[in-house]
Amino acid sequence: MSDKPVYVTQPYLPPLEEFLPYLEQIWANKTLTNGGPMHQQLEQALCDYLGVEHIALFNNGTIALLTALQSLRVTGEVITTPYSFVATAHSLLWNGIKPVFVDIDPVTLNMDPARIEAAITPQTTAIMPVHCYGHPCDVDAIQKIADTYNLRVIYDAAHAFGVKDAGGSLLRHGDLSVLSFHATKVFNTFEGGAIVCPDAKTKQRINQLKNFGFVDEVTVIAPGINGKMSEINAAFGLLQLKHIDQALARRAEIDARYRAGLAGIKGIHLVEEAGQTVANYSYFPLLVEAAYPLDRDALYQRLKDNNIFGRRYFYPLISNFPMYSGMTSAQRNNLPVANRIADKVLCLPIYPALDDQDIDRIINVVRRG
Ligand code: T4K
Repeated sequence: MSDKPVYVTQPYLPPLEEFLPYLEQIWANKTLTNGGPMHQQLEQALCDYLGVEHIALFNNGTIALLTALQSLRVTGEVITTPYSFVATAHSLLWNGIKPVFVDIDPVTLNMDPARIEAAITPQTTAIMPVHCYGHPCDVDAIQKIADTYNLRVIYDAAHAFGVKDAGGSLLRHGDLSVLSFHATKVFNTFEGGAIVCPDAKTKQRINQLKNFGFVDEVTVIAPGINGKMSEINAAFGLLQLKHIDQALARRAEIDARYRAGLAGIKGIHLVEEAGQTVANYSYFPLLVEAAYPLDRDALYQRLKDNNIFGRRYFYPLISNFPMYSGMTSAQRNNLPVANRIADKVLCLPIYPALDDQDIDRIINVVRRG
């Protein structure tokens, strides 16, 4: 095993010397957190870049999800997808909300809107879909159901930074969209996250909730949390933004090289980009079907043996973790598509610094079977 290890992702790190002036500014003004100048600049810069009206920054995507639910006073039951990172459903449990899982669409791998209505009960107050891998949900169908039943829609848009559909930013849909800026994401602030919200009033409530519920020095209106992004994280975000177009362009090239190199392999199904006018190529998922000589886990291991560390996002399904598996909606017979896909999916490495030689090495291992 002589080749260098290649991991599923690697954070995009601009040259270190470019970060130093930001640090000097922080040192000079001595505001380290609590909504300082870097924080304010990043909020504005992200609104401009993403084409949205209001953004509230957070210290990570999970706290942003928790706070998004709090800000809309969501209670009771929330309909969600089992095919996601576990933080999606955990944000519900942490709020004392019962997740109700519905199956996914076999093509988009996102929540299947045709399954939502049957899962609605008098306790249902909201839907929490995920734009999995940055591929858009069927936002129109979801909104129609939400309007009919008077439900809130909170998108877990952790993977959807920069994605656009025909009408503009994907993040404009629903009541709120939640981003993650974790190190493994397309755009990162080491740790970080954000809520995209439609109006200044909602943002004000979110800002209060992420700062313990403080309205002013002596007034606390809710049991808020500490969800604030620090100045150093915000500064890194400002620097990342300068490089983001270049990073996304390289991701697009990698995606294209994989698609060309992996085309026509029997039993290897490449999950299609669909519905977006601008994609972010945040993941490269493929499905290992029965016609391939190895099963998914054997291919995963074969790649590992060649120092290539793909990941089985999202296996196991959230609904199969012990804190969820006893729930009625988590039963396998309610989620046949999600269970099938979770057993077949493998995400190949994709990140801007991945070079063509490594991509070809990965393609060759998959091709050899
Ligand atoms: N909703 C969805 C749909 C999400 O996918 C996520 C997070 C969230 C909500 C919650 O957002 P945050 O609270 O995280 O902001 C990772 C991430 O920790 C997690 O953020 C992400 N989703 C999830 C899909 O993936 P792991 O357990 O796969 O991470 P880890 O540490 O194994 O990293 C994967 C690879 O990346 C490593 O093999 C090497 C590389 N890496 C990783 C880190 C952290 C680096 O090269 N440098 C690094 O600093 O969960």
